[in-house]
This record gives sequence, structure tokens and C-alpha cells, in this order.
Amino acid sequence: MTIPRGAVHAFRNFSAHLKRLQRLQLVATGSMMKLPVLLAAFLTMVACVPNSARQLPSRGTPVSALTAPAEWTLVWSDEFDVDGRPNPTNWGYEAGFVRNREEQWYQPENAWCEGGLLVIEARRERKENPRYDSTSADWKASRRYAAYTSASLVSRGKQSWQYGRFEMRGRIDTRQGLWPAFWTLGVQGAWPSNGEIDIMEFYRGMLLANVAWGTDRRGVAKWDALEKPLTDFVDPGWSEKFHVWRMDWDPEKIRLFVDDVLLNTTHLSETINGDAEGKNPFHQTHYMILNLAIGGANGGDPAPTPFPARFEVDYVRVYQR
Ligand SMILES: [Ca+2]
Repeated sequence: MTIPRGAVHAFRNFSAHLKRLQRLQLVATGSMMKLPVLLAAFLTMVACVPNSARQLPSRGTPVSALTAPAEWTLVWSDEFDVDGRPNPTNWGYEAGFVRNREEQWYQPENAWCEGGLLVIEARRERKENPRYDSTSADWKASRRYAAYTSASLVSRGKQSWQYGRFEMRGRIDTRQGLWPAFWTLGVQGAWPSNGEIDIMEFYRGMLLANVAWGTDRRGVAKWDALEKPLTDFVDPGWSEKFHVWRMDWDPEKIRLFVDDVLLNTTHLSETINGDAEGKNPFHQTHYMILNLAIGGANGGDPAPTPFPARFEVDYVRVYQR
């Protein structure tokens, strides 16, 4: 239990008051009567401390105590400090087979909070596809089973932000077949005309720091792509460590960093969709996705890799100026 700061102040104030009374000889010093009187008075004063000062979280760091970088104000964060289900105010879930012909079946039970971290766990386990149809041309229906399960958390409809600093501290499993990501999509428009920003993405030995927007062909993106091989970091222990991925996004540009190393800069003067509408998808709010995909179009073959695999997230924070 934490003693509320307000209660400490109250006790100090009460002690000072008691000393004044003693000086006036209105309270007999050394009297056994003093203790219950003192306790009763103290408890009365504690009861008067405002609720806001008393109900500090029992664990974790209150948002107000986080140190915002100079010129930035913290506007939202999830510290994942409460064990159990991820906060439903912030996160919903993708379900089943979703994109890129990936191997995993997404389900909420592969994500939870534990010890201050969000854990997304990919497992090698068979899951029957309730949409299975052997005659279907759609890969999401033609597969009878998924050979893996995992989770994808989405802040769509819950938390979305336009411009600012987006920051994620996490640890990613970089073994073969794994494809973790922390990325954003614009709230309006069909992909890719809604705009995609890959703040953290990893597959086949590389970090990706990509921005994508629409072209004159439906479902075809224009990419400002950057690949950063992990070997560039010259650290054999890189994957065992936590790292900080960051986006600084303003009306002129998007800059993507890992551990303060700038990976990619995209100028928003160039990110006009090539479709008839010609919108710029980076002048709208974007929601966030945290997921651990397996295999599929880019992840590589997961077959030789022992499972489970985890993507752990210490926090996601959004700052604005
Ligand atoms: Ca945390």
C-alpha cells in the first residue's frame, strides 16, 4: 500500500498543530490519553484528503508522472500495467485469417498483459476454420485449418490521432517466419488510399520503416520503403533487448526511428493518392495496430522455428506539441 502524499501532508499539519497546542499547554504532554486522541484526529484529517490525492494506482506509473520530452505533451498512453485482458477502452481485435495469406488464425486469447507488458504470443496449434469451403477461391475460406494462432490488437474506433510523436517500446522475436508490426492506418478510405505507416515491422532479418498511399489502381500502393538489416546494428544480442520505435509526424513530414536512429523520412508533399479523389491520407487521424503475423507473403517459412514466439510491448505513447 502506498501512503497518499496528501495524508503525509495532513499528518505533518496535524503534528504542527499539536505542537502549538502543547506550547499553549492545552494538551498534557506524556499523557496516555494523547494517543487515541491523536489517532482519531489524524484519521479524521486523512478522511478529508480529496479522493484524487488518495486513489493512486497500486502499481505502475501514472500517466501524469511520465516525463514528456521537451516541447511534447503526452496525450495518450497504454502502459499495459494491469495484468489480464488488454484495456478494452484502447484495443479491439482482428479475428481469423485477415491479410497477406498469413499462416496464423488471429484470436484475442493470444494477447494479455503480464508484469507491465503486453504479450502477443504466436503458437503452433491447429485451429479449424469455421468458414471452410473446399470449393472457394478465397484463401480465407479454402484453408480447412490454421496451423498457428496469434493476436492482432487494433485501436480502430477507440484511439486515433493526427500528427504527433507515436512511440512503442518493445521486444520482437526475429526468428524465421515471424512478422511482428506496430503500424497505423487512416480512419477514412479503403487500403491503400487510407494511408499506411509501418513504425515497426520486421521480417526475414530486416526492420521495415515504410509509408504507403494510394495509386490510380485499386488495392495497389505507392511505397516509400526502407529496409534495415539487423546486422547493421552490429549487436548479436539485439533481438534479446527492448528497443524504442518512434514516429514524428507533422503536416510536412513523417520520420521513422528506432532507438533514435532515423530510418526513413517521407515528405507529405509527395503522398497524394493517385485515385480520382486525390486526397492526402496523412492529413487525417490514424489508428494503431499491434500484431504478430506468421509466414504469408513476407514472413518466410516458420516450419523450422520452435514455438511459441512472443512480441512484447512495454508501452505505446502518443505525444503532441
Ligand atoms: Ca509497461
